[in-house]
Amino acid sequence: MGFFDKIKAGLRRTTAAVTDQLNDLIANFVEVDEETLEELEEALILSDLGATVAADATSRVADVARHQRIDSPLALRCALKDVLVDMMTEDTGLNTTTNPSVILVIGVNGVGKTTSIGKLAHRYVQEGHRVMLSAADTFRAAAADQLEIWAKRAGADIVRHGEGADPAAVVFDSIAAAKARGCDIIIIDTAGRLHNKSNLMNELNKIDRIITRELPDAARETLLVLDATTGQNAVHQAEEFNKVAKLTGIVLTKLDGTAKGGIVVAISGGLHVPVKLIGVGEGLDDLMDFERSAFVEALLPPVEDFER
Ligand SMILES: Nc1nc2c(ncn2[C@@H]2O[C@H](COP(=O)(O)OP(=O)(O)OP(=O)(O)O)[C@@H](O)[C@H]2O)c(=O)[nH]1
Ligand SMILES: [Mg+2]
Repeated sequence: MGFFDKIKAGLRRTTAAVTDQLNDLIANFVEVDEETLEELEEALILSDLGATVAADATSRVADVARHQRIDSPLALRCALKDVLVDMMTEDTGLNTTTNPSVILVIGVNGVGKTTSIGKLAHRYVQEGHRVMLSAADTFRAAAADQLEIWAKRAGADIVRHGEGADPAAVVFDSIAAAKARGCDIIIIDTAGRLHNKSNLMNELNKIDRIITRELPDAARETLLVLDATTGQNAVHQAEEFNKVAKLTGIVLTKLDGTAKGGIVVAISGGLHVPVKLIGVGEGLDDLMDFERSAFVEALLPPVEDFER
């Protein structure tokens, strides 16, 4: 299955929610006027774009309409597609240009950090890399057990300490082991239970210092994992994490569930951090590189509906 089909399948339940509103609006569309713009904004908010991003998208469509004729359902769909794609941060892949490279994975409890790490490890191993997983979620013993299961499945190495150990010490040992074994990619799992902001900042700073000291020239990624089904709450988390860590990308999980696809536009458009990966299921292969154009194409009602 290609990106488009998989997204489409993943978003099937979702698209219904988006499509009902947008479908009606687009299908019955005649011209851009006050009323259609209001309806458009409402439909976009219902698709989880959030009020601010929906208003921005709507005013951009109005702008387009001032310069070019939008006088058919298909023309509206095209204009809307261009606007939404434009609003999202440009696609960039993960930077893993050094050996080793370091990918730090953060996010709140239960969003899919460990699962995404397992999938990512699988992908890199399939591509012929040697991968080291670092179990820096020492909050509970089960976290390292879970990561170990993924390491086995993916064929990756793992370094873990006991429950309650210092996460930065785990990172230190993982880097040493990765160097000794010639691993290309180090992926660090972190605890999702740091509700206190200064606590989180301290832990991330400590990990950051270790990486900078031990691997000063390494390519780095700091990925924030967000659960797409939590809607605007995911946007809020992104804003909070963006204040305490230098995020390089977003991993948006559970897009196969009840999520509304507009959440991707809200996050990518509102935050200026690129969505780099999306999770569309619980299996090893259910992680995909994000492509904004293909995503919006899958999000909007199919072109065939408006052609005759
Ligand atoms: N449907 C679906 N489920 C997912 C996806 N990603 C993760 N999950 C599920 O979400 C649940 C939580 O995933 P974890 O990977 O344990 O989340 P975590 O962020 O590591 O959680 P903590 O370690 O407790 O902070 C698990 O049941 C996963 O199977 C996805 O893309 N789609
Ligand atoms: Mg976890």
